[in-house]
This record gives sequence, structure tokens and C-alpha cells, in this order.
Amino acid sequence: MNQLSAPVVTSSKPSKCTRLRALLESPQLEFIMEAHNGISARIVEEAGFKGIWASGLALSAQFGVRDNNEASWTQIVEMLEFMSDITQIPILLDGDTGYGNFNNMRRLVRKLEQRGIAGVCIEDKLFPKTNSFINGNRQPLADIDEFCGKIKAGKDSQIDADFCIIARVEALIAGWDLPEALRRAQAYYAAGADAILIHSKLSRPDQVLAFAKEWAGRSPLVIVPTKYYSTPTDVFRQAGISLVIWANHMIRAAVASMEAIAKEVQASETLVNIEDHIAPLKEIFRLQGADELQAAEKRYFSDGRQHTHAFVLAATRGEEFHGLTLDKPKVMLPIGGKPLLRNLVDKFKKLAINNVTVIAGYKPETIDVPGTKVIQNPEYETTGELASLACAQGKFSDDMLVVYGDLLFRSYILRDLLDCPGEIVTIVDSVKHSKSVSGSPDYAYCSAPDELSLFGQNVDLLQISKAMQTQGKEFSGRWVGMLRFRSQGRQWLEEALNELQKQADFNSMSLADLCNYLIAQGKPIKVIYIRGHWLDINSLDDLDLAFQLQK
Ligand code: SPV
Ligand code: MG
Repeated sequence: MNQLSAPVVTSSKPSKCTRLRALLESPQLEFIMEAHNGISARIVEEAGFKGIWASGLALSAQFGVRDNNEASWTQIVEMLEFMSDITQIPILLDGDTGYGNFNNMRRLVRKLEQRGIAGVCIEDKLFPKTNSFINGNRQPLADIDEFCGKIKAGKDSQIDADFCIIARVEALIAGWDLPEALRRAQAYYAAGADAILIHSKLSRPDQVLAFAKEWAGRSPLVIVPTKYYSTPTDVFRQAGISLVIWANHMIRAAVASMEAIAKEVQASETLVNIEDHIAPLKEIFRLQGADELQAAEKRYFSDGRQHTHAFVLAATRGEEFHGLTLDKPKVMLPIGGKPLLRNLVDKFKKLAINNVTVIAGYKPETIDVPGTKVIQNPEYETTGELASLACAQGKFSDDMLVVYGDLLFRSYILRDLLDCPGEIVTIVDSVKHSKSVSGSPDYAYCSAPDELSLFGQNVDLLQISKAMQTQGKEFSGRWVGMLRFRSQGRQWLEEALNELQKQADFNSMSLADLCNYLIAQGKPIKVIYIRGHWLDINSLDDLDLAFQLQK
């Protein structure tokens, strides 16, 4: 489970410390498995283990350093935090010698608790230690009193009463006899250790079994059967062992697999032989909790802008520009050196709309604005805007914009369009007699005039027409060719396109005809009023004006 999707641990759920203690004190034999980073910790948890051994050997190995305290304790704690964040089961840290004296031990315990670690095991060797299986009998042991002081200091520092400190007896590793091991274990237990780990490097379990017999259940007993791995697990059960640590098997599994794969790819210079032998990418995403992030994006990116898909109608050549548009469509005309379409796409990008489809017609190969996908209406010469839009129908999304490619506008207009609630939203300019009107404008008739309200009015579009008056009423403003559709609106749009395509005059229909059809079907189109700050480019004069607007 991803850290951010992990359920909040409520008081009804025992803490990780309490669950580690329960494992130690359980009447049955329990097992914990090594992990060395976030993903291995998650794999261990998913396999069904009730706890994790954060092995010093494995943690240093994954850093590529030796098990000699070459990684600092803070580097270890950083990794533990990743492991703890991604899992719910308790983690027992292999804390080596406690990384210093009693004082370092106190700080370690506090930091471990802060990062959600359930316990620490410390061993009675000297800092910097060496792994027990490398020249074990040459390693000096800690002074018993000094080590007991470390245990006491740790116990006095813990806040959760169930945080566990396990004392690891290295006497048998270092070549001492059973009585010395017992003497040490007794002292550590008396100092407050919650359990004793008795370690052995023999390939048979004789030493630990002899110790278990003499120890006689004074405290929970923990073992690490790395070297005596062939011992049947029931033997440990019968000996009254509390907890078995499988101490390094995840890092060894990873290393074996990585070595094989690296060698194969290096030798064969192809991936074809290994693909079926490695985890699929989707398994990596699953372990990382990618799904949770996608769900969260839906919840928290309430404007959903990163998913907004903009469709730009850009099929016409623009004959009114004569020679200027011989070799390119109108949307590629430069304004201040930048093609009109590029200006539009920059506006989209500013608002994190990165999914832009341009529906081209005339000379589509000349449309090379980065960050856009170009599709073509092959019949652009004999069809109109709706036919172009229908070419993109397969790409429609639940959050989409439809915009004329020859529009220029200030960014806030697009921002307001995206922010306005409504299944279909459009823009109307309430300045009725602007000098900048060219071409043949579309006049919008709305349910209420612009009241210059600061907070936005609830206004519906009633009709779009080429006439400045209908049924004795004057128009409310000029319609700006921009529409925003949310999911229901997109459905209405698709239904409308499907129906209109059956009509004989479909090929001559415009976006305005679409709006009128939707309104006639009872589908509300919300209006945002603006006052200027936009232009559609219909003439050379418009190009000059556009240059001014851009400044
Ligand atoms: C570890 O896993 O780092 C241990 C156990 O300390 S052992 O390597 O067996 O000493
Ligand atoms: Mg270790």
C-alpha cells in the first residue's frame, strides 16, 4: 500500500510496537523476513509475513557498501522511513552496536519511534562492527556493563511502552562458550532487554538449541538460522524459540536475479530473452501504488485541468488573406513572428492544458506547432466546422474544449471558461459596437444581459444568429467561438453530432448551428460575459490589431 493511501492507524489498531511485542511473546513460533528498501518491504508484507527484519547486512549491501557501519545511521534511518511508510507490519531494525555509546542509543531509539519503527536489536560488539560471518572469532565483544548501560538508556528513552529492544549475544560467534553466552544474556535481560537473540555461525543448530535449553524461557528467544538453514523448522518450535529471522534472503534473491539478467542482456544485446523472466512494469507500478495516485488526482485536482483536451478547428485556408495563405492555412500566419496557432497553444500550456488536437484541412503538413496532435478533415473543402469536429469524435474526453484556431484572447478568458461550472459553457462579449469587429460575427442571445457583475451571473445562451435582432430583441453580445464540455456535456455533444450527421445539410453546419441544436434539445449552455480582450482574425487589419493585443 502506498504511504499516502495507507489507512490512518486508529487507536483501535495496535501500534506497530505492540504488534512486534506480540510476535515476540506469541506462544507459537513466529517469523520475520529481511527487507532492505521500500519495495522489498512491501513484497515481504504482501507475502504474508507479520514483521520485517531491517538487516544491517542487506541495507549496507543495497547501498553498495560493507556491513562495517560504512553507511551512517541517519542514512539507515532514512531508508527505514521509506520501508515503514509503505507497510503496515512492524519493522525490527538490526541496529548493529547502537552506532555509538549509550547516548547515541538514546537518540537512535527516539528517532526510530518517530519514523514508525517498532524495535531495535543491538549486538554486544564494538563500533564499527563487522558482519558476524566475516572473521567472527576475531571480533572483540563489548564490556558487559557498558552494553547493559546501552540497553537501559534505550529502554528509558522509548515513548511507546511496547517499543522492543532485543539484545544480541555474540559470544558463540566470537568463540566463547555457552556459560559466557548465558552470563551475558542474563545480564542483558536484567538490564531490561525484551528478548535475547542468540547467534551462531555453525551449520548445525546445536549451539542455539543448547542455549535455548539452558535459557529455559526466561525471555523470548530469537534466532537467525542463516548458517544452519537445513534444520527443520519444527526443531525450533520444539526448542521453544519465539522468533525466527530469515535475515538476508531478499537481498540475495535480488542479487542473483540481477546478476543473471545483466549478464544475459550484456551478452545477447537484446531484451527479447529476458522479458518473460522479470517483473512486468505494471507490477512495479502496482507495488508503488500508482493507482492510488491516479484516484487522488481525480479527487484533488478538482479543476481536472491536466486532463482537459483542447480541440482546435483549423481546417480553412483563409482565402481573404490571398497570397499569405497560399502555402499554409490561416492558423499558421505569424503574429509578431509567432504563428497564430502557437499563440493559442501557449495559452493552453499556461493553464496546464497539454492535450491539444488540431483538426486541420488545408495543407496540414505545414502545421508544426510543438505539443499538438494534428488530425485531418480530408473533406475540408466541401464540409464545415461540424464535419471537422466530427473527425475528432473518437478522441473526445469528459473534459474538453472546442476552440476556433483563429482566435486570440487574453489568458484570463480561458481561465474563466475552465473555472465556470456547467456541463457546457461558452463566452459572449457584451461590448456590442466594437471597432475590432470584422468578418461576419455571430450574435448571441442570452437569458439576461451583462450586469457587469463581479461574481458572475447565471446566464444561459438562448440562440446564436447572424442577425443583430430577432423577434424584436437586440442581441446580448458577440459569441466568441469557445466551448467547454464536461462529461454530461460531452455526451450531449456526441448525441447531437450523431443526430445532426443524419441531416442533409450537416456538411454546411457550424459550431453555432450545434449550439442552437443543443439549446433546442433543452441542453443548457452557460454563458460567461467578457468585455473585449479577444479577436478573431479575418483580415490583414486584424493581424495588426492582434499584434497590439498580444503586447
Ligand atoms: C544482518 O542481517 O545484518 C545480521 C544477521 O546481522 S547476520 O548477518 O546473520 O549476522
Ligand atoms: Mg547485521
